[in-house]
Amino acid sequence: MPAWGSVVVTFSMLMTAAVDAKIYERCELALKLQKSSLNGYKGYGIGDWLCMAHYESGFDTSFVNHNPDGSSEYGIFQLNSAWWCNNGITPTQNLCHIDCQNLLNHHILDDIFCAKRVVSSQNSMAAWAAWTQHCTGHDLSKWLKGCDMHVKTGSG
Ligand SMILES: [Ca+2]
Repeated sequence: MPAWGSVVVTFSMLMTAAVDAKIYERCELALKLQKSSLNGYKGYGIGDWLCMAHYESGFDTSFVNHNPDGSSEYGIFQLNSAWWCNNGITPTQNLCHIDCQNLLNHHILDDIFCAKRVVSSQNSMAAWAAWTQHCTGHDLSKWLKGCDMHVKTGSG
């Protein structure tokens, strides 16, 4: 019976993780980012954030990417376990003082708080390779198309 007990506990933990994650709708995320005062933060617009998050995670909070160097990237903004969060495996600076698992649930205020730290660092938005590859220099107004909000759409 103790064995079955632990199976049930493990299963329910997995269920919790699965139910807790979320794939955001574009406009829903846009509104959330705006409410978190990201529009204009460090000179970047909501369009920059939407474009970056789309190409990093597809707006999927449960997305994890494992890098060849042994580090991993977590959540909707793909924050790296060597610098920003602690996954208990990668040697880390843990600059956001957060468990990487907390970057996989649908509560993204802590993710946004950490992302603000990233964009405040030396590389600013270029810390995200996807942003450099797909977003900067592009017309980012399409990312806010159809969303019921009035914000400037980006730096580029
Ligand atoms: Ca979170």
